[in-house]
Amino acid sequence: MPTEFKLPELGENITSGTIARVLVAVGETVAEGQPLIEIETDKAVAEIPSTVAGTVTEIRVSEGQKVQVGAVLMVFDAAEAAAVRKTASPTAAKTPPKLAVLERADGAAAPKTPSPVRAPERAAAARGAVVASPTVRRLARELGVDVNAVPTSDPTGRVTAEDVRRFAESASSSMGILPTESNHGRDARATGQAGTTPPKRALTEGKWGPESREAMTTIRSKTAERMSANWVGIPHVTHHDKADITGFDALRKKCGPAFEAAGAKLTVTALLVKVVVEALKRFPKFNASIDVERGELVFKHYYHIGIAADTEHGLLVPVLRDADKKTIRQISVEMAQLAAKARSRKLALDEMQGGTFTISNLGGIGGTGFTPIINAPEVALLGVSRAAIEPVFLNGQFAPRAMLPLSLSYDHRIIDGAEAARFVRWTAEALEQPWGLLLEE
Ligand code: CAO
Repeated sequence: MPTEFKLPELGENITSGTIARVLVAVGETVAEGQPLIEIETDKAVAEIPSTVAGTVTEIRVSEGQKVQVGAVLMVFDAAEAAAVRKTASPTAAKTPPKLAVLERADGAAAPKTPSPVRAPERAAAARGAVVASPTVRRLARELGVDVNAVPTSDPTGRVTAEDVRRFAESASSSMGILPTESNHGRDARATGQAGTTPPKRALTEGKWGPESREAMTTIRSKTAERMSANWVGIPHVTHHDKADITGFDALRKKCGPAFEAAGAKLTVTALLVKVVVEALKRFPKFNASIDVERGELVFKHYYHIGIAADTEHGLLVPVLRDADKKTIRQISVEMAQLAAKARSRKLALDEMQGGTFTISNLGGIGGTGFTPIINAPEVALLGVSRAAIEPVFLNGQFAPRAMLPLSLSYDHRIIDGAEAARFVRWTAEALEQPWGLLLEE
Protein backbone atom coordinates (compact mmCIF):
# COMPACT_ATOMS: atom_id res chain seq x y z
CA MET A 1 0.00 0.00 0.00
CA PRO A 2 1.36 3.48 -0.84
CA THR A 3 2.60 5.51 2.14
CA GLU A 4 2.51 9.31 1.77
CA PHE A 5 5.37 11.38 3.15
CA LYS A 6 4.23 14.87 4.17
CA LEU A 7 6.13 18.10 4.88
CA PRO A 8 6.59 18.13 8.67
CA GLU A 9 6.41 21.14 10.99
CA LEU A 10 9.30 23.49 10.20
CA GLY A 11 9.25 25.71 13.27
CA GLU A 12 7.24 28.33 15.08
CA ASN A 13 5.04 30.42 12.73
CA ILE A 14 6.43 28.74 9.62
CA THR A 15 3.66 27.37 7.45
CA SER A 16 5.43 26.82 4.16
CA GLY A 17 8.78 26.59 2.39
CA THR A 18 10.25 26.40 -1.08
CA ILE A 19 11.72 23.15 -2.38
CA ALA A 20 15.38 23.91 -2.95
CA ARG A 21 16.44 20.42 -3.95
CA VAL A 22 14.94 16.96 -4.27
CA LEU A 23 17.61 14.58 -3.02
CA VAL A 24 16.16 11.22 -4.08
CA ALA A 25 14.75 9.73 -7.25
CA VAL A 26 11.80 7.47 -8.05
CA GLY A 27 12.85 3.83 -7.62
CA GLU A 28 15.49 4.69 -5.04
CA THR A 29 15.54 2.75 -1.76
CA VAL A 30 15.73 5.18 1.11
CA ALA A 31 16.99 4.56 4.64
CA GLU A 32 15.40 6.03 7.75
CA GLY A 33 16.95 9.42 8.50
CA GLN A 34 18.20 9.87 4.94
CA PRO A 35 17.65 13.42 3.68
CA LEU A 36 14.84 13.52 1.09
CA ILE A 37 14.39 17.21 0.38
CA GLU A 38 16.18 20.49 0.99
CA ILE A 39 13.70 23.18 1.87
CA GLU A 40 14.25 26.92 2.04
CA THR A 41 12.23 28.93 4.53
CA ASP A 42 12.49 32.54 5.65
CA LYS A 43 16.12 32.47 6.58
CA ALA A 44 17.57 29.00 6.38
CA VAL A 45 17.85 25.95 4.22
CA ALA A 46 17.09 22.69 6.02
CA GLU A 47 17.17 19.02 5.07
CA ILE A 48 14.00 17.01 5.59
CA PRO A 49 14.99 13.49 6.60
CA SER A 50 12.89 10.41 5.95
CA THR A 51 10.99 8.93 8.89
CA VAL A 52 10.64 5.58 7.11
CA ALA A 53 12.78 3.19 5.13
CA GLY A 54 11.42 2.12 1.76
CA THR A 55 11.32 2.67 -1.97
CA VAL A 56 10.24 5.96 -3.52
CA THR A 57 7.40 5.34 -5.98
CA GLU A 58 6.31 8.90 -6.66
CA ILE A 59 7.70 12.42 -6.16
CA ARG A 60 4.98 15.06 -6.06
CA VAL A 61 7.06 18.21 -5.79
CA SER A 62 9.71 19.86 -7.88
CA GLU A 63 12.51 22.31 -7.23
CA GLY A 64 11.39 25.90 -6.80
CA GLN A 65 7.86 24.86 -5.79
CA LYS A 66 6.30 26.43 -2.70
CA VAL A 67 4.73 23.84 -0.38
CA GLN A 68 2.63 24.09 2.76
CA VAL A 69 3.36 22.16 5.94
CA GLY A 70 1.36 18.90 5.66
CA ALA A 71 1.56 18.72 1.85
CA VAL A 72 2.45 15.32 0.38
CA LEU A 73 6.03 15.44 -0.87
CA MET A 74 6.46 11.88 -2.07
CA VAL A 75 5.03 8.41 -1.85
CA PHE A 76 6.79 5.25 -0.65
CA ASP A 77 5.95 1.64 -1.39
CA ALA A 78 4.50 0.48 1.91
CA ALA A 79 5.24 -3.22 1.39
CA GLU A 80 8.83 -2.46 0.57
CA ALA A 81 8.95 0.14 3.30
CA ALA A 82 7.83 -2.44 5.83
CA ALA A 83 10.34 -4.96 4.57
CA VAL A 84 13.18 -2.50 4.84
CA ARG A 85 11.90 -1.25 8.19
CA LYS A 86 12.35 -4.71 9.68
CA THR A 87 16.04 -4.08 9.64
CA ALA A 88 15.58 -0.55 10.95
CA SER A 89 14.12 0.76 14.20
CA PRO A 90 10.55 -0.47 14.74
CA THR A 91 9.52 2.99 15.89
CA ALA A 92 11.02 4.72 12.88
CA ALA A 93 7.73 5.85 11.37
CA LYS A 94 6.57 7.40 14.62
CA THR A 95 9.73 9.37 15.28
CA PRO A 96 9.24 13.04 14.37
CA PRO A 97 11.82 14.17 11.84
CA LYS A 98 14.66 16.31 13.13
CA LEU A 99 15.52 19.11 10.72
CA ALA A 100 19.19 19.56 10.04
CA VAL A 101 20.13 22.99 8.80
CA LEU A 102 22.60 22.46 6.02
CA GLU A 103 26.24 22.71 6.80
CA ARG A 104 27.25 23.35 3.23
CA ALA A 105 24.50 25.62 2.14
CA ASP A 106 26.65 27.88 0.00
CA GLY A 107 28.33 25.07 -1.90
CA ALA A 108 30.98 27.56 -2.99
CA ALA A 109 33.98 25.57 -1.91
CA ALA A 110 34.74 22.43 -3.84
CA PRO A 111 36.10 19.63 -1.63
CA LYS A 112 39.88 19.64 -1.57
CA THR A 113 39.99 15.85 -1.75
CA PRO A 114 37.54 13.81 -3.76
CA SER A 115 34.74 12.71 -1.45
CA PRO A 116 32.63 9.60 -1.92
CA VAL A 117 29.62 10.19 -4.12
CA ARG A 118 26.59 10.68 -1.84
CA ALA A 119 23.14 9.26 -2.43
CA PRO A 120 21.75 12.59 -3.69
CA GLU A 121 24.50 12.81 -6.30
CA ARG A 122 23.73 9.23 -7.36
CA ALA A 123 20.02 9.95 -7.46
CA ALA A 124 20.46 13.10 -9.48
CA ALA A 125 22.85 11.40 -11.86
CA ALA A 126 20.34 8.57 -12.28
CA ARG A 127 17.65 11.00 -13.41
CA GLY A 128 20.06 13.05 -15.47
CA ALA A 129 19.75 16.14 -13.23
CA VAL A 130 22.57 18.36 -12.14
CA VAL A 131 23.63 18.46 -8.47
CA ALA A 132 23.96 21.99 -7.13
CA SER A 133 23.19 23.65 -3.81
CA PRO A 134 20.33 26.16 -3.52
CA THR A 135 22.80 29.03 -3.36
CA VAL A 136 24.55 27.89 -6.50
CA ARG A 137 21.19 27.52 -8.24
CA ARG A 138 20.21 30.99 -7.13
CA LEU A 139 23.52 32.40 -8.35
CA ALA A 140 22.89 30.71 -11.68
CA ARG A 141 19.42 32.26 -11.87
CA GLU A 142 20.86 35.67 -10.96
CA LEU A 143 23.47 35.40 -13.70
CA GLY A 144 20.88 34.16 -16.20
CA VAL A 145 22.59 30.78 -16.56
CA ASP A 146 20.90 27.39 -16.95
CA VAL A 147 22.53 25.40 -14.15
CA ASN A 148 21.97 22.15 -16.07
CA ALA A 149 24.23 23.43 -18.83
CA VAL A 150 27.17 24.21 -16.52
CA PRO A 151 30.12 21.81 -16.72
CA THR A 152 31.38 20.85 -13.26
CA SER A 153 34.96 20.86 -12.04
CA ASP A 154 34.05 19.03 -8.84
CA PRO A 155 35.06 15.35 -8.58
CA THR A 156 31.69 14.46 -7.00
CA GLY A 157 29.85 15.91 -9.98
CA ARG A 158 28.40 18.81 -7.98
CA VAL A 159 28.23 22.18 -9.76
CA THR A 160 30.01 24.82 -7.70
CA ALA A 161 29.56 28.59 -7.56
CA GLU A 162 32.90 28.98 -9.30
CA ASP A 163 31.72 26.72 -12.15
CA VAL A 164 28.65 28.92 -12.58
CA ARG A 165 30.64 32.15 -12.57
CA ARG A 166 33.15 30.79 -15.06
CA PHE A 167 30.33 29.59 -17.30
CA ALA A 168 28.51 32.92 -17.03
CA GLU A 169 31.66 34.81 -17.95
CA SER A 170 32.32 32.70 -21.02
CA ALA A 171 28.64 32.85 -22.01
CA SER A 172 28.41 36.60 -21.50
CA SER A 173 31.55 37.32 -23.50
CA SER A 174 30.29 35.14 -26.34
CA MET A 175 26.83 36.80 -26.15
CA GLY A 176 28.29 40.30 -26.12
CA ILE A 177 27.09 40.98 -22.55
CA LEU A 178 29.37 43.10 -20.42
CA PRO A 179 32.13 41.10 -18.65
CA THR A 180 31.25 39.71 -15.21
CA GLU A 181 33.24 40.32 -12.04
CA SER A 182 34.37 36.89 -10.94
CA ASN A 183 34.15 37.77 -7.26
CA HIS A 184 30.47 38.73 -7.27
CA GLY A 185 28.47 37.51 -4.30
CA ARG A 186 31.35 36.92 -1.91
CA ASP A 187 31.28 38.61 1.39
CA ALA A 188 32.95 41.99 1.15
CA ARG A 189 34.38 41.35 4.63
CA ALA A 190 35.95 38.09 3.53
CA THR A 191 37.38 39.45 0.32
CA GLY A 192 38.37 42.81 1.70
CA GLN A 193 36.40 44.53 -1.05
CA ALA A 194 35.26 48.08 -0.50
CA GLY A 195 31.85 47.10 -1.87
CA THR A 196 30.22 44.35 -3.87
CA THR A 197 30.20 44.67 -7.62
CA PRO A 198 26.74 44.09 -9.06
CA PRO A 199 26.62 41.10 -11.38
CA LYS A 200 26.25 41.87 -15.04
CA ARG A 201 23.00 40.56 -16.47
CA ALA A 202 21.24 40.64 -19.79
CA LEU A 203 20.29 44.23 -20.52
CA THR A 204 16.90 45.31 -21.81
CA GLU A 205 15.94 48.77 -22.98
CA GLY A 206 13.72 50.48 -20.37
CA LYS A 207 11.81 53.73 -20.86
CA TRP A 208 14.68 55.86 -19.51
CA GLY A 209 17.66 53.66 -20.34
CA PRO A 210 19.08 50.14 -20.20
CA GLU A 211 17.90 47.92 -17.33
CA SER A 212 18.47 44.40 -16.00
CA ARG A 213 16.41 42.27 -13.62
CA GLU A 214 16.94 39.57 -11.04
CA ALA A 215 14.52 37.52 -8.95
CA MET A 216 14.41 38.45 -5.27
CA THR A 217 15.79 35.68 -3.05
CA THR A 218 13.61 34.20 -0.32
CA ILE A 219 15.57 36.10 2.34
CA ARG A 220 15.18 39.38 0.45
CA SER A 221 11.45 38.82 -0.10
CA LYS A 222 10.87 37.96 3.56
CA THR A 223 12.98 40.93 4.70
CA ALA A 224 10.96 43.23 2.42
CA GLU A 225 7.70 41.80 3.73
CA ARG A 226 8.64 42.08 7.40
CA MET A 227 10.24 45.52 7.11
CA SER A 228 7.15 46.90 5.36
CA ALA A 229 4.80 45.33 7.92
CA ASN A 230 6.86 46.64 10.84
CA TRP A 231 7.32 50.08 9.32
CA VAL A 232 3.62 50.46 8.55
CA GLY A 233 2.31 48.71 11.67
CA ILE A 234 4.52 50.34 14.32
CA PRO A 235 4.63 54.09 14.97
CA HIS A 236 8.41 54.51 15.12
CA VAL A 237 10.38 57.28 16.75
CA THR A 238 14.18 57.24 16.85
CA HIS A 239 16.02 58.90 19.72
CA HIS A 240 19.69 59.85 19.26
CA ASP A 241 22.38 60.30 21.88
CA LYS A 242 26.13 59.73 22.27
CA ALA A 243 28.15 57.77 24.80
CA ASP A 244 31.68 58.69 25.79
CA ILE A 245 33.53 55.36 25.45
CA THR A 246 37.05 56.73 25.92
CA GLY A 247 37.38 54.67 29.11
CA PHE A 248 36.13 51.52 27.41
CA ASP A 249 38.60 52.02 24.56
CA ALA A 250 41.44 52.14 27.08
CA LEU A 251 40.06 49.09 28.88
CA ARG A 252 39.78 47.25 25.56
CA LYS A 253 43.44 47.89 24.81
CA LYS A 254 44.39 46.63 28.27
CA CYS A 255 42.07 43.61 28.57
CA GLY A 256 41.76 42.77 24.85
CA PRO A 257 44.72 40.38 24.73
CA ALA A 258 43.39 38.36 27.70
CA PHE A 259 40.03 38.04 25.94
CA GLU A 260 41.74 36.98 22.73
CA ALA A 261 43.78 34.37 24.60
CA ALA A 262 40.44 32.92 25.76
CA GLY A 263 39.16 32.82 22.16
CA ALA A 264 36.98 35.92 22.58
CA LYS A 265 37.15 39.56 21.46
CA LEU A 266 36.26 42.47 23.69
CA THR A 267 34.16 44.39 21.16
CA VAL A 268 31.78 47.31 21.51
CA THR A 269 28.89 45.02 20.57
CA ALA A 270 29.68 42.51 23.34
CA LEU A 271 29.82 45.32 25.91
CA LEU A 272 26.60 46.76 24.51
CA VAL A 273 24.76 43.47 25.01
CA LYS A 274 25.84 43.44 28.65
CA VAL A 275 24.94 47.08 29.24
CA VAL A 276 21.62 46.88 27.38
CA VAL A 277 20.51 43.88 29.45
CA GLU A 278 21.13 45.92 32.61
CA ALA A 279 19.16 48.80 31.09
CA LEU A 280 16.29 46.44 30.19
CA LYS A 281 16.13 45.22 33.79
CA ARG A 282 15.71 48.82 34.91
CA PHE A 283 13.31 49.78 32.07
CA PRO A 284 11.17 46.62 31.62
CA LYS A 285 8.85 48.21 29.04
CA PHE A 286 11.68 48.01 26.52
CA ASN A 287 11.78 44.22 27.00
CA ALA A 288 8.07 43.76 26.34
CA SER A 289 5.63 43.24 23.50
CA ILE A 290 2.03 44.28 22.89
CA ASP A 291 -0.89 41.88 22.85
CA VAL A 292 -3.20 44.10 20.83
CA GLU A 293 -6.17 41.71 20.92
CA ARG A 294 -6.22 41.55 24.71
CA GLY A 295 -5.07 45.13 25.19
CA GLU A 296 -2.14 44.01 27.35
CA LEU A 297 1.58 44.57 27.62
CA VAL A 298 3.57 41.36 27.86
CA PHE A 299 6.69 41.83 29.97
CA LYS A 300 9.45 39.29 29.24
CA HIS A 301 11.39 38.04 32.24
CA TYR A 302 14.18 36.72 30.06
CA TYR A 303 16.72 38.59 28.01
CA HIS A 304 17.20 37.18 24.52
CA ILE A 305 19.11 39.76 22.50
CA GLY A 306 18.93 39.81 18.70
CA ILE A 307 22.19 40.79 17.04
CA ALA A 308 21.77 42.17 13.51
CA ALA A 309 24.42 40.54 11.34
CA ASP A 310 25.44 41.70 7.91
CA THR A 311 25.81 38.70 5.59
CA GLU A 312 26.17 38.25 1.86
CA HIS A 313 22.70 36.67 1.83
CA GLY A 314 21.15 39.71 3.49
CA LEU A 315 20.37 40.90 6.99
CA LEU A 316 20.02 38.09 9.54
CA VAL A 317 19.28 38.50 13.25
CA PRO A 318 20.48 35.56 15.35
CA VAL A 319 19.36 35.65 18.96
CA LEU A 320 21.75 35.42 21.90
CA ARG A 321 19.73 33.71 24.61
CA ASP A 322 19.75 34.47 28.32
CA ALA A 323 22.29 37.24 27.89
CA ASP A 324 21.72 38.25 31.54
CA LYS A 325 23.25 34.97 32.70
CA LYS A 326 26.44 35.38 30.63
CA THR A 327 29.73 37.18 31.14
CA ILE A 328 31.02 39.63 28.53
CA ARG A 329 33.54 37.00 27.53
CA GLN A 330 30.83 34.37 26.99
CA ILE A 331 28.71 36.90 25.11
CA SER A 332 31.63 37.80 22.89
CA VAL A 333 32.41 34.16 22.01
CA GLU A 334 28.76 33.27 21.40
CA MET A 335 28.15 36.38 19.33
CA ALA A 336 31.08 35.61 17.06
CA GLN A 337 29.79 32.05 16.65
CA LEU A 338 26.27 33.23 15.81
CA ALA A 339 27.55 35.81 13.31
CA ALA A 340 29.74 33.15 11.66
CA LYS A 341 26.78 30.76 11.46
CA ALA A 342 24.62 33.52 10.00
CA ARG A 343 27.23 34.26 7.34
CA SER A 344 27.53 30.60 6.33
CA ARG A 345 23.74 30.09 6.53
CA LYS A 346 24.12 27.44 9.20
CA LEU A 347 21.69 29.08 11.63
CA ALA A 348 18.85 26.89 12.80
CA LEU A 349 15.45 28.54 12.56
CA ASP A 350 14.98 28.70 16.31
CA GLU A 351 18.31 30.52 16.62
CA MET A 352 16.57 33.50 14.98
CA GLN A 353 13.41 33.42 17.07
CA GLY A 354 12.31 34.54 20.51
CA GLY A 355 14.33 37.77 20.73
CA THR A 356 13.18 40.43 23.20
CA PHE A 357 15.35 43.39 22.06
CA THR A 358 17.72 43.88 19.14
CA ILE A 359 21.08 45.60 18.74
CA SER A 360 22.26 46.67 15.30
CA ASN A 361 25.86 47.86 15.22
CA LEU A 362 26.90 49.41 11.92
CA GLY A 363 29.93 51.09 13.46
CA GLY A 364 32.36 48.59 11.93
CA ILE A 365 31.34 50.08 8.57
CA GLY A 366 30.73 53.73 9.44
CA GLY A 367 27.94 56.27 9.84
CA THR A 368 26.97 58.91 12.36
CA GLY A 369 23.39 57.76 13.04
CA PHE A 370 20.47 55.90 11.47
CA THR A 371 16.81 55.06 12.06
CA PRO A 372 16.49 51.29 12.51
CA ILE A 373 13.19 49.47 11.94
CA ILE A 374 11.88 47.61 14.99
CA ASN A 375 11.91 43.83 14.85
CA ALA A 376 8.33 42.99 15.91
CA PRO A 377 7.03 41.72 18.29
CA GLU A 378 9.87 43.56 20.04
CA VAL A 379 9.19 47.21 20.86
CA ALA A 380 12.64 48.78 20.60
CA LEU A 381 15.94 48.40 18.79
CA LEU A 382 19.27 50.06 19.52
CA GLY A 383 21.22 51.17 16.47
CA VAL A 384 24.91 51.94 16.91
CA SER A 385 27.10 53.92 14.53
CA ARG A 386 30.82 54.51 14.31
CA ALA A 387 32.66 55.82 17.37
CA ALA A 388 34.79 58.87 16.54
CA ILE A 389 37.16 61.13 18.41
CA GLU A 390 35.36 64.43 19.04
CA PRO A 391 36.19 67.56 21.04
CA VAL A 392 34.09 67.53 24.21
CA PHE A 393 33.97 70.46 26.62
CA LEU A 394 35.01 68.99 29.98
CA ASN A 395 36.12 70.81 33.14
CA GLY A 396 36.40 74.15 31.37
CA GLN A 397 38.28 72.95 28.29
CA PHE A 398 37.95 70.86 25.17
CA ALA A 399 39.24 67.31 25.40
CA PRO A 400 39.44 64.62 22.66
CA ARG A 401 36.94 61.89 23.58
CA ALA A 402 35.78 58.71 21.77
CA MET A 403 32.06 59.27 21.23
CA LEU A 404 29.72 56.43 20.23
CA PRO A 405 26.47 57.42 18.47
CA LEU A 406 23.37 55.58 19.74
CA SER A 407 20.03 55.57 17.89
CA LEU A 408 17.13 53.94 19.71
CA SER A 409 14.00 53.26 17.63
CA TYR A 410 11.01 52.63 19.86
CA ASP A 411 7.33 51.80 19.50
CA HIS A 412 5.55 55.00 20.45
CA ARG A 413 2.34 53.10 21.21
CA ILE A 414 3.80 51.99 24.50
CA ILE A 415 7.01 53.96 25.01
CA ASP A 416 7.05 57.73 25.47
CA GLY A 417 9.83 60.02 24.34
CA ALA A 418 10.97 60.85 27.86
CA GLU A 419 11.24 57.13 28.74
CA ALA A 420 13.29 56.53 25.62
CA ALA A 421 15.57 59.45 26.45
CA ARG A 422 16.09 58.07 29.99
CA PHE A 423 16.76 54.56 28.67
CA VAL A 424 19.40 55.79 26.24
CA ARG A 425 20.98 58.14 28.78
CA TRP A 426 21.24 55.29 31.30
CA THR A 427 22.82 53.09 28.62
CA ALA A 428 25.26 55.84 27.63
CA GLU A 429 26.31 56.43 31.23
CA ALA A 430 26.79 52.70 31.84
CA LEU A 431 28.97 52.54 28.71
CA GLU A 432 30.97 55.44 30.07
CA GLN A 433 31.59 53.56 33.33
CA PRO A 434 31.66 49.87 32.38
CA TRP A 435 33.86 48.95 35.33
CA GLY A 436 30.90 48.17 37.57
CA LEU A 437 29.54 45.64 35.12
CA LEU A 438 32.94 44.15 34.43
CA LEU A 439 33.74 43.86 38.12
CA GLU A 440 30.52 41.91 38.65
CA GLU A 441 31.94 39.06 36.54
N1 CAO B 1 32.50 52.15 16.33
C1 CAO B 1 33.78 52.02 15.97
N2 CAO B 1 34.37 50.84 15.64
C2 CAO B 1 33.59 49.75 15.71
C3 CAO B 1 32.25 49.80 16.09
C4 CAO B 1 31.70 51.06 16.43
N3 CAO B 1 30.42 51.20 16.77
N4 CAO B 1 31.73 48.57 16.04
C5 CAO B 1 32.69 47.75 15.65
N5 CAO B 1 33.83 48.47 15.44
C6 CAO B 1 35.12 47.96 15.03
C7 CAO B 1 35.54 46.79 15.85
O1 CAO B 1 36.17 47.21 17.04
C8 CAO B 1 36.45 46.06 14.91
O2 CAO B 1 37.70 46.74 14.86
P1 CAO B 1 39.07 45.92 15.12
O3 CAO B 1 39.05 44.83 14.11
O4 CAO B 1 40.10 46.96 14.91
O5 CAO B 1 38.98 45.42 16.50
C9 CAO B 1 35.79 46.28 13.57
O6 CAO B 1 34.97 47.45 13.70
C10 CAO B 1 34.91 45.16 13.09
O7 CAO B 1 34.04 44.80 14.14
P2 CAO B 1 32.90 43.71 13.93
O8 CAO B 1 31.74 44.34 13.29
O9 CAO B 1 33.46 42.54 13.22
O10 CAO B 1 32.63 43.18 15.40
P3 CAO B 1 31.47 43.49 16.39
O11 CAO B 1 31.55 42.44 17.45
O12 CAO B 1 31.53 44.86 16.90
O13 CAO B 1 30.10 43.30 15.57
C11 CAO B 1 28.37 42.24 14.33
C12 CAO B 1 29.56 42.05 15.28
C13 CAO B 1 27.77 40.87 14.02
C14 CAO B 1 27.33 43.12 14.99
C15 CAO B 1 28.87 42.94 13.06
O14 CAO B 1 29.88 42.19 12.47
C16 CAO B 1 27.81 43.20 12.00
O15 CAO B 1 27.42 42.32 11.23
N6 CAO B 1 27.32 44.47 11.95
C17 CAO B 1 26.34 44.88 10.93
C18 CAO B 1 24.93 44.91 11.50
C19 CAO B 1 23.92 45.32 10.45
O16 CAO B 1 23.99 44.96 9.29
N7 CAO B 1 22.95 46.14 10.84
C20 CAO B 1 21.99 46.69 9.93
C21 CAO B 1 20.63 46.27 10.33
S1 CAO B 1 19.42 47.26 9.60
O17 CAO B 1 19.57 47.00 8.02
